[in-house]
Parts: sequence; structure tokens; C-alpha cells
Amino acid sequence: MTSCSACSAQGTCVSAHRSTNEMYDRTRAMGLATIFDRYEAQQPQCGFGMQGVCCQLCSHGPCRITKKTDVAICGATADTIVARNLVRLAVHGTAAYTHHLEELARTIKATVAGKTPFKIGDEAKLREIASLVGLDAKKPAGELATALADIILAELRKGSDEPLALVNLLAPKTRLEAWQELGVVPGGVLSEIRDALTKSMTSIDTDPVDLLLTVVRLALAAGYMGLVGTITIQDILLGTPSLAQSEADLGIIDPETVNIVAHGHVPLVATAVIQASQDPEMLSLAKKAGAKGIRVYGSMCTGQELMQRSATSAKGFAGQLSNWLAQEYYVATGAVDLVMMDMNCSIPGLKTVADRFHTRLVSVDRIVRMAGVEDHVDYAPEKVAEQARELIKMAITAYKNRGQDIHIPPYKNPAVAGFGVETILGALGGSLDPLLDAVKKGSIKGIAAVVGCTNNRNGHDTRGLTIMRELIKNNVLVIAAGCMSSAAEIEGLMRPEAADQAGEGLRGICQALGIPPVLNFGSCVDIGRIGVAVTAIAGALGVDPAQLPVVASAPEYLEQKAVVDGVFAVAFGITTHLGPVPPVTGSELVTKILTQDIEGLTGAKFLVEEDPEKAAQAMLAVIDSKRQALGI
Ligand code: XCC
Repeated sequence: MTSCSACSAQGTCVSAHRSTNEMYDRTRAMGLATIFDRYEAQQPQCGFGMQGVCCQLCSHGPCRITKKTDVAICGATADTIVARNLVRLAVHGTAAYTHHLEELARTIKATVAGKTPFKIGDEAKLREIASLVGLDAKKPAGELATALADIILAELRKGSDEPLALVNLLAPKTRLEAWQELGVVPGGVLSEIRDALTKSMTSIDTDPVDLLLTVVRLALAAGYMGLVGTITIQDILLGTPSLAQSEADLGIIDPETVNIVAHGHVPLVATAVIQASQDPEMLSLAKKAGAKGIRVYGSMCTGQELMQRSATSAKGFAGQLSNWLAQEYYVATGAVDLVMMDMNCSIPGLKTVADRFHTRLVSVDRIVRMAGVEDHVDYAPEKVAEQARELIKMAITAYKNRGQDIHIPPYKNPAVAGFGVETILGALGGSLDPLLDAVKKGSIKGIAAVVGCTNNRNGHDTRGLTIMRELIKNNVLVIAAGCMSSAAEIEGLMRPEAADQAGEGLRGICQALGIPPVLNFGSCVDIGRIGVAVTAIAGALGVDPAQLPVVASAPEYLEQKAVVDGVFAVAFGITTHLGPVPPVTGSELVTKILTQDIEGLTGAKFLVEEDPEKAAQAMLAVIDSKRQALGI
């Protein structure tokens, strides 16, 4: 808990955001232990775990590799243990993305059958993808959507020896060739998950190199289905993001309304609740309870999904509260009546804070459960209209129990949202040429995707924001997704006025187009949107993605989905910076492959650097070297 220059907070400085710092002081004064306290209590953390050299797979264990014992009881080396642990992380990430995609496919089918409150939100995209996968795009939209959902479900379930259609159809040819050569073109995602889990059992696959190739297979499966597949199906269902104005930070909470927070990653229940919150019957119930109205706020990635579509299917969205690390603090305002927890990133600590207030926690996905939380409204596409009303009624009941102890930090910033390939093309008048010209001329030096989670190990958003600011200062256009988007929104980097903080070239472009220097691409699945954008740019220039002056950073990566995101980026040819050192340093071989050798195979590697300024410099150096090689 050091003080930093990132904000002007008077009290403790645990976060880059004044609001979080202020709320942390409040929880401490209440004697409530929250994430920053639990983090301190865990110090020092286990060095074996940090290096990835602890194996707990069999009952001979746990074994760990030390200077004294360089192999486990079974003979497994540090290389095997580290690589096998990495496979297990990647399996989790891939499985979670798959769950999201399955929910969408089920929802599309129920929507076509007229059983949900949703409508097909982007028919043009439906026809485009349908034709790509070999369907007759002239057929009625409903028929096509059902057929497409069935294809997605079948792709998820096919064998690991049957290459994924989306990889073959969407990957740049040069990438596909590189992956074929490495033998990492994945098959059906569920089969890949099964194979990887089986391999990473005790003494099945103990070859560290093969285990790392398994991680790449998983990452490509997750990348083309869980990321690109998910955003595509989600756009077809809820609409492709379009430019929207929104707001972020805890100051957006209205103390006089019934306040519901959508928290997680899958925006289906939340979209239905936003729609139902405008129903006169629901509004009159809220008014009868003494509230001015009903507001649905976003948190983490579900919030980003809603913000991206707040001009269309999520019209009425009240704005983004914050990201992962701030979940306990928005509850501690005392003004949040109900939190809808959909898939992943709802921490058990949330319950302790909710119990201190009147806040009702409800799991809205059959796979989300938390000790002590008894309210489950598990998403069912056919029932979601009714479920949305039930959730609002639960929130109104909770509102009636709200106490007087409310504190809402008075900070907020406007944010422009809704970026993606389509919006960028729209802003540029239908062609990528103006953007490419700006890159060739050097007014935009390159593009950096600063994405993923937030992590107390690196200071809540402090490192991510430092990297973004350094990059834009050096004329690098930043694309943000996941919790990094919330960080940028809260600190005003997603306002067009933030162009003032950019270098001269980027500033000029942003001012001419009226866009911010940090573009919101949305949630963590929207990293797929970045893949689509890079594919389009590489295609327009006739080069491989690895040749482009494009880099990525997950400056505060936290969990398993981020592991596959990072590997996907590197497999795709984009050198990727990681802030927290991943648990691989116990193996010289694995560390060397990921930070050096892999570049010879995919054209990209991992840059691990904890210091954000040095990290930005390293990313700029990569951009410079790519520009030089392209002769621009
Ligand atoms: Fe969770 Fe997506 Fe990570 Fe944030 S960014 S901590 S996954 S909410 Ni994906």
C-alpha cells in the first residue's frame, strides 16, 4: 500500500482510481476486510507456486523442485511440471469461453423459435457468416440462424482429429500454414479439452514441448471458437457494437433508484433485465417502493458488452461501475440492491461485503454458485423474459431494506464506446486506407491492444494505465478490452478530449475523426474482435499479422482465460507483453521457448516486464522493428 502519483486521493493509495481508494478507506473504517487486505495477509506468497514447480497431481505429492531435489518422486522435471501446469490453466480458460459460446448458440435457436425477448440483431452478419460456412445465404434469416447455431454446436463437439472449420475459413493463409507445420490446428473444442485434460494427468504426457504445443492447440481452439465465434454469434444475436456515449466510475450510482448490477461476462440475462426495467409495470412497482426508477449498471466484462451495445439492444444501460478489483467496493456504497452474477469473476469475498449491507447476490448462470448465496435464477433462454422480471422484483424487495449508510464517491467520466472493425470502417468512410496511410506515414506509429484483467499484484490498474499513457504519447493507437477498458473509461482515456495526451501525429488523427486515443473494443471475448481487425489490416496490406507494427499487452493478467488469450495472440503473430510474471520461471526450457524460441515459429513471443514504463519501451521497440522491416 504505497502512495502513488496516479490520483489525488488523500487517504490510502491501493488503486489508480480515486473512487476505489476512497471506498477502501470506508471498508477499513468499517472493519471489513477486502481484497487489498487479503492480498497483504497472503504475503509472502509461495515461491514454488510462483515459479510453477509445485506438482499436486498424485498422492506421492505435493512435490516441488528445489536446488536439492531437481526431480519429483515420479521423476518429472521442472520442465514437465511447469508445462503441465500451464496446460491445466489453458484448459480452464478454453472451457469457460466454450460455455459462453454454447449459451449463445442455445439462445439463437430459442430466439428463432420466438421464445426469448431477443431479436436477430445483425442479419447482414448472419448472412455473411452463413455463406462463409457453406449455407445458402438466401434462405430466411431464422432458418439460417438455427442452422448456424447447429453448426457451432457440432463444431464444439466434433473430434480432435477434425480441424475446426472457423480456423480454416478465417485464419490468414500464412498463419494457417505455420500452424499446420507445427501440428497445432485444433479440432472440436470439447475434444481438445478432453485430450488436454487427459494428457495433463499423472504420467501420460510428460514431454514439456508437446505439452506446450497442446497449450497452443487449446489457445487456437479458444481463439477461433471462444473469442471470434462468440463475438460473431453475439453480434448476430444482440447487434454488432455501434458508437455510443456512456459513463463510468462509482459516481454514476443514483442513490434514488433501484440499482441492479450486471456482473460477469455473458450479457444475456442483463440485456433482458435492461429491457424489462423499462416496462411500465416494473417501473410502477419501483415507484411504489419509493424509488425514482430502475437502473442497470455494468461491472467487468458484462458491463463492457452492454456499453458496446448501449445504442441498440442495451439501450437504457446506466454505465460501467468498474472492474474486477472494485466489485466489493461498489457493494460497499450501500446503494446497490442486487448483483446478477453471470459466468466468472464473482469472488467469494463479495458475499462478506453484501452481508454487511442489504445487497442481494443472485447467480444467473447454472454454473455459478457461491457459499451462502441461495438465490439462483439460472439463465434459460425460453424463460429469460420472466426471469428478468423476477430479478427486478427481487431488487425492489432488497431496495426496501436499504439502510441509511450510503457513500457514493463523486467521481465519473464520460466514455465513448462501441468500437470494432465495423465502427472503425464507418468512421473512416468505408475503407481502412486512411488508417493504413496514417500508419505508413508514421502519424500513427502502430497499434497496441492493452487488454485483459486487473491485478493487485501490479497495483489496481496503475500499470495498465501507465502503459496506455506511454503508448499514446508515442503515437501508438491503443485498443482496450476487458478490465483494462474499465480502467481507461474511469480515468477519462476514452473521451475524445484525451487526444490531448497523445503525441502529435495520433492527436491529429483523433481530433480529425473525433475519436479517443484509446478505443473501447469491449470485454475479454472482444479480444476476438482485435483478431478480426488485425486479420483485416494484414489482408489489406497483403502481409502476415506478424509483420505488422501491432503489439499486445496484458499488463495485469489474472486468470485462466487470459492465459489462452495471450497464447492465442502470440500464435497469431502478435508479440505480447505480460505484467505479472506467469508461473513458468521454474523451467528454463519453458521460459526460453515462450520468451525467445517461439518467435522463430510464430513470428511473436512473450515480453515479461513488471515495470510499466520499461514495458511500454519494449513494446515501442517491437513496433519500430516491424516498421523498419516493412520499410515504413
Ligand atoms: Fe475477469 Fe473479464 Fe479478467 Fe476482468 S478481464 S478479471 S477475466 S472480468 Ni477478461
